[in-house]
Amino acid sequence: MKNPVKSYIPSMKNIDSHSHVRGESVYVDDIPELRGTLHAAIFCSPIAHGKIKSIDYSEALTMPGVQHILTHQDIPGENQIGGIVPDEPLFAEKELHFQGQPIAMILADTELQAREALHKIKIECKEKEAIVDPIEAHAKGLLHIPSRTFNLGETSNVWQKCEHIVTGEADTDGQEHLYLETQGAYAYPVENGHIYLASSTQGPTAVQKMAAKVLGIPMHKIEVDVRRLGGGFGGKEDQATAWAVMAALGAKLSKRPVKLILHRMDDMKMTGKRNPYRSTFKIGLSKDLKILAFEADYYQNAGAAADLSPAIMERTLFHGNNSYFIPNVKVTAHSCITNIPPNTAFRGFGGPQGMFVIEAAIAKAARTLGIKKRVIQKNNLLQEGHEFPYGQIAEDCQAHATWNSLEEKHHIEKIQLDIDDFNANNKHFKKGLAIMPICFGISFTNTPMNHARALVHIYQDGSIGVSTAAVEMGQGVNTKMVQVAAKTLSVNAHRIKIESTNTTRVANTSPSAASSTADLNGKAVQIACNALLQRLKKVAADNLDTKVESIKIHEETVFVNDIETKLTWEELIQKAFLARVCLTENGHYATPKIHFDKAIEKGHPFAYHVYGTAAFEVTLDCIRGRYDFDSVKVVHDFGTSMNRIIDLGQMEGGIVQGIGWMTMEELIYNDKGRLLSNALSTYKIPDIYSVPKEIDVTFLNTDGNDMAIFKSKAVGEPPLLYGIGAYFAILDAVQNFNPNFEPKIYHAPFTPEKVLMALYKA
Ligand code: LUZ
Ligand code: MOS
Repeated sequence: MKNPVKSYIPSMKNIDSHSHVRGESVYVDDIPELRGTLHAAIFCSPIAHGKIKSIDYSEALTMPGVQHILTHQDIPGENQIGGIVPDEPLFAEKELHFQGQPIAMILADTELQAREALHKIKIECKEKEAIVDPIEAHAKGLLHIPSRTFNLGETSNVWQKCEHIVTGEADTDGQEHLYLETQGAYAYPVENGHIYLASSTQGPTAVQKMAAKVLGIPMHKIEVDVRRLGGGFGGKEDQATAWAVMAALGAKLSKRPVKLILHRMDDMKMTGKRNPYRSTFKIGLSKDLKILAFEADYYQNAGAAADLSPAIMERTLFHGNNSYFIPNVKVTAHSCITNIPPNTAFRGFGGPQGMFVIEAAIAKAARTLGIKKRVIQKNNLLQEGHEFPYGQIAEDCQAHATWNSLEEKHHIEKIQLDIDDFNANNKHFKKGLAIMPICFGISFTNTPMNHARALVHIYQDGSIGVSTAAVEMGQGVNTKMVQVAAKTLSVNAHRIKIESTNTTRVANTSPSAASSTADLNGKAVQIACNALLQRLKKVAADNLDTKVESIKIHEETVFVNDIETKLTWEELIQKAFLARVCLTENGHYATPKIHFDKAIEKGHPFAYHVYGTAAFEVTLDCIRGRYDFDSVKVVHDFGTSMNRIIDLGQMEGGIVQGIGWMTMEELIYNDKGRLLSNALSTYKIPDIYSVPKEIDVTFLNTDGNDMAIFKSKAVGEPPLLYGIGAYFAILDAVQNFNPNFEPKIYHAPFTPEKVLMALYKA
């Protein structure tokens, strides 16, 4: 045997880890600056709602280093960047709709000069009343799109058959993405009016398309390039676009390179976040604790422009029943216009907001009945063959399997007994327990978006370059792409380089989002590599004087009828090149089977679902209102994980991010629509001291699912959903101290301040 070649390593380290640790990974702000680069600073609306009466730029224009101030009047194309609804100007004209809305861009020789000049712009506004509450907006008819309803069965016929009926309210606040790398772009003019545009975006095509529209030039004149992002979490699915387009506009008009990097406080002030929701619910149960009917109205706080909120609202409807089978469902969602920055995609994309409501409804029902929440949860889990309210039938359903496996492996009943014992023996500390099952649909809910391409070059020396639509944002997708190419071609992973994501190599792409990036792009890589392999087998067969069917390429060696030959990968590539065989292939993948009919709100929108169940254990300090998570134990359906290290990282990160949303991350606006928690000193995200002491993840054993790449199920968003369990564990602990406490509104985050009030509420 020659040196063993490991072409497929299910525990392969993230290929970025070396350059990350050494600080050598390149982000937009690290790109070497060209001579003459101008630096941008954005002037934005000081008010949440109103009109511009007058603006005076004259003094700012005289400031040292200032070269240009660009406004809507300088736009050669359309002043419009709305993705789903054309309702979002790049620069405000007269009307102002949120604090932080961009009005103008200053270009100066240095960043400091540009920022200094901001203070010299004089603006006078006529202020109108700001609306920040979605229910108030709904009452005034302020909606981005008509409301939508998903129906299963007929709830109105069932209420009289219910033994128990409970109604209530459940609200979730927003969440700041807090990607470590803030929004930014670097643009420079190339010859003949072409623009090169480096952007920290999840959606290179969205950036290219909007830049073309605003600049009034065809898409082929703009090359968008993305090396990697320092985090996205949905915040750069749509909202990287504005800054990239501004940089491109600046480059076109000034004929100089333009760099625009948002400072953290500007990023927090100007960009949208997870949509806050307010919701009402009604749930009905039979005597034997089957949920017979569920109704909800979801009031989405979309902010001042539609952005992705219509799609997010749709996913709320898709996930209204979480992983429960409910025969009669009627859920309605409203996308409400308010005077805060346009809210946007955030890991889970409306799903978590919907799932919190059904969990609150079950919690309230359990409380009313004097039983544990998990009794109702377990009694209503989805099973194979059950119908979702949108018509898809549950297949490869792991709701019971993950629940039962968690219960058995971790002895949940024993944990409960220990908690009861602890609580009986401690006056000032109380423990709480919550079980959180999840179910998440994989695919863009908008069927036409489910496709991707991969361009694979094999070079003469046997090394390989792969370009895809996938954007690396820390989630490890490039490592998975290496694995797909290495396994399919059976070559060493070191031969493969993943190129930047670039619109001239892979065009018309969907954003890296919806947890679907590895599936869509991985399948495209697989298709391209299989086509190349077929060609190479033909070359080998010709050279070894045998049939193509007899050839196998295994770990960089050619085999004939399973017998090893002397022909190696490198020699084979040489022979193919000399025989003038094409060593490049473009693979295209479009998810089969999926469809959805919005007219009847039924179809088969998801390639598959991901399931799992988590147990949260918390200890509450009942004097201070503080809490610590003792453990989060999870049994999760990864299918057959193609990379356990990366998948585990996604799991841990998602759980902690979900806990942050449910517990400590608090966006506070004043009554004028100004964000007060606009820095890391006032907006708290989980740190090393507040993460659970233990996160124990069990990989459920399944056959996997062929719709997933290598049967390895999507893992980006589902883990965040577990975080909802944190709220209900804390609530359990609070009620173990103060049995009278019942939330009037189930309202996350459950901050220590709110916990303290709850503990001593009469
Ligand atoms: N983006 C999108 C998403 O455009 N459609 C989706 O269904 C979706 N789901 C999750 C995250 N981003
Ligand atoms: Mo996303 S919320 O960009 O998958």
